[in-house]
Amino acid sequence: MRITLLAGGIGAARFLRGLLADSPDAEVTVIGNTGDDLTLYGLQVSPDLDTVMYTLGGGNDEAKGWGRAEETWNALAEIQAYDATASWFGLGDRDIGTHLVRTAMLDDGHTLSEVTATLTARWNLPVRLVPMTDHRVETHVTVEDPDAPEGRRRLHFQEYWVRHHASLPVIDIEVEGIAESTPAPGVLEAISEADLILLPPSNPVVSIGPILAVPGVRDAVLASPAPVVGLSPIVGGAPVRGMADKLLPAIGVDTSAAGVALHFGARSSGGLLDAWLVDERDADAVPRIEEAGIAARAVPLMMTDVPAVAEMARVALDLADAVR
Ligand code: GDP
Ligand code: FO1
Ligand code: CA
Repeated sequence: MRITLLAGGIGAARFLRGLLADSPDAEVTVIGNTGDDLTLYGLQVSPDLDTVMYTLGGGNDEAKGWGRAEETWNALAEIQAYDATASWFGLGDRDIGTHLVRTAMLDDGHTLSEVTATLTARWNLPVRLVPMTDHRVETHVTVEDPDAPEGRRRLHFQEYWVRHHASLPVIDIEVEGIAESTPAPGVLEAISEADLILLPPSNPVVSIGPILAVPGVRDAVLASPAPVVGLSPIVGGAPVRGMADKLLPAIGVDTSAAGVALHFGARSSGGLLDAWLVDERDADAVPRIEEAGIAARAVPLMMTDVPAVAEMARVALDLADAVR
């Protein structure tokens, strides 16, 4: 079975581990978000691609969810010694090795897809990881800032998220460069030739949103004969991890399992979803989601360990069969 996922970082990576435990023989393609990518000290950093790569390669920091295991921070300490204000993003020594290879290959004229294939080869990934696009795109957030001209300021998503902990009032979210981008090689094929398309519990605004915004991707999902099944990243009216509750209202979406389902919309009425899984705590949302034309089921959605996630994946595959 060919399964294609639209993936952010931690939520997607943890879900993938369970999916692979449940379906070890599946041919899995992961279309990774690159809207979070940033340039720091000349280094090209792709946080979401690296989070999936390190997690599935067994080299991630389990406690933090991002970055390398057994990391050291000597380079960052040196940077801080020069400029204490410039050190808000955690660049670890081992992680920097990845960014050096990525940056050197991009400087040599390789595409991000080629770079990603080289990086993932080292980790023997059990999936094919492809960036959503080879074009440079960056998610930027416009926030209220009384001290700035016109009372607003635009900053890179990572600066908003990591430096300011999503504490600044959001006016707008834009993925710079997205309109001019094209899907990376293999992206549209992975969608049109899939037997199943999964939306893992990833951030709907800054992970899945940018992937769908690459011209051609949303249409490919809509046109694909494969069922589209999603899992809610929102449980009991709040994100399980992170600060998606600061971003969903900015795009007019209710921070709830049903809110996100209705945002993606029902396949039967021009939206994306055939089916949506909510946590058992959100069982009361099931009738509302089904009334909108999306098959729904309430099951435990906390990714506490691999067997729990494998069970989530099993239910998602069952539901896909039911709507097929
Ligand atoms: P990021 O790029 O590292 O922020 O990761 P993703 O975009 O892939 O996923 C982030 C989302 O995963 C957040 O909105 C979380 O609420 C969600 N998430 C994290 N852990 C869990 C979990 O155990 N269960 C569910 N249902 N969602 C989770
Ligand atoms: N997340 C943080 O909250 N703080 C960090 O300092 C940080 C550094 C970092 C370095 C490499 C990498 O691949 C990921 C990193 N992340 C960090 C995670 C990540 O950039 C964001 O939390 C997500 O992209 C938000 O969706
Ligand atoms: Ca991310």
